[in-house]
Amino acid sequence: MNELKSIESQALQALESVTSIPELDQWKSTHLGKKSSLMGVLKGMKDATPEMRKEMGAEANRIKKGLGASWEKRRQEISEAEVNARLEKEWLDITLPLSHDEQGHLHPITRYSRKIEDIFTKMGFKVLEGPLVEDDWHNFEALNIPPEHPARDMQDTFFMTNGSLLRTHTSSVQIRTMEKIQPPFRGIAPGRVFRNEEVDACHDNTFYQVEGILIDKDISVANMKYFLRTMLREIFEKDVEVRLRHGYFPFVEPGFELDLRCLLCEGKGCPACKHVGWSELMGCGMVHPKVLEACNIDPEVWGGFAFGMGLNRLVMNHYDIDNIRHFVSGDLRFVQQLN
Ligand code: FA5
Repeated sequence: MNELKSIESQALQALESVTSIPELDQWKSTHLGKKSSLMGVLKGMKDATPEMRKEMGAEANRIKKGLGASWEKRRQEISEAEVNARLEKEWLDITLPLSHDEQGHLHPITRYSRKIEDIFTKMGFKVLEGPLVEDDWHNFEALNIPPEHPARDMQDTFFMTNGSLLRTHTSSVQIRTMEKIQPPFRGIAPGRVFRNEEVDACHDNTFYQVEGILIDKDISVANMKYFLRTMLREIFEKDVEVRLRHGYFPFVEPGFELDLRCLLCEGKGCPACKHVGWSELMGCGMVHPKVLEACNIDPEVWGGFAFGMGLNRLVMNHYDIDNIRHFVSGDLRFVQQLN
């Protein structure tokens, strides 16, 4: 009986110095496991008298239960202490503002896109959206580009195995809008487009465009020029000079390329405008009657203009960026410079 008491007090004393779960496991195996002193005493009882066996058995069971309960209590204490230590270490005030260094900002393409959206919404345009995965009708056919039309080669296309394609321009959104809404209407469609192109410093296979369309009665090229010049003045925050050159796009007639008098050299000629004094900015023109017909709009009554420009190149001009690939490089150092 004395031995049992001493086993109990030694075990309890040892338990006090246990401070972690692995140590606790070790303690359990030493003091309550098969090879523990307590189990040794219990096994040795076979030689004792029946009365002693009864008395010692009861005492040994009490000690075993008591040590088990002490182990459980210690386990809870240690677990709680561990959780508290972690909370203390990982505590953070989620209401604190982020440090300035870690603050994100909008990508310059998004900023430009929103700026253009703001300018046009002030002029009564709605922002339009369409899917990135398109069908042949919306990307080509309804835009007066039937199969076998050579203009399909102007925009190398990524086709899916099911016949769908990745839209090559946001002009597909024109069609989707005209199919749904009756004129008069005006809208702009900013978005990502894809072309299966050879990549170089100013051509990528994924880039961003903003397309615009206005359909009403008695709309002329002069109206178009007015809207585009107003937009460009607001974008560049200064007076700008534009000129229209003939340009071919199957979905507009007449079609134009709009050039901007070079903002860097003001027309004198510099490397940015390849020494011609003008830089090519966008395609535009009066919506082709066949396109209106494809969308069940009567070209005898309604007409209008459409334009489409590349956002990447606009941003490249603004920030003097020498390679379009930077936009999709995923290199944060690039974007962080353009805050
Ligand atoms: C079009 O995509 C016509 N849908 C635009 C249009 C709309 C014309 C309505 C008339 C009326 P284009 O293929 O030229 O046109 O592309 C328009 C602009 O996208 C170009 O001026 C250029 O800024 C940009 N762009 C074209 N290809 C690339 C490319 N591979 N990488 C980066 N930008 C490009």
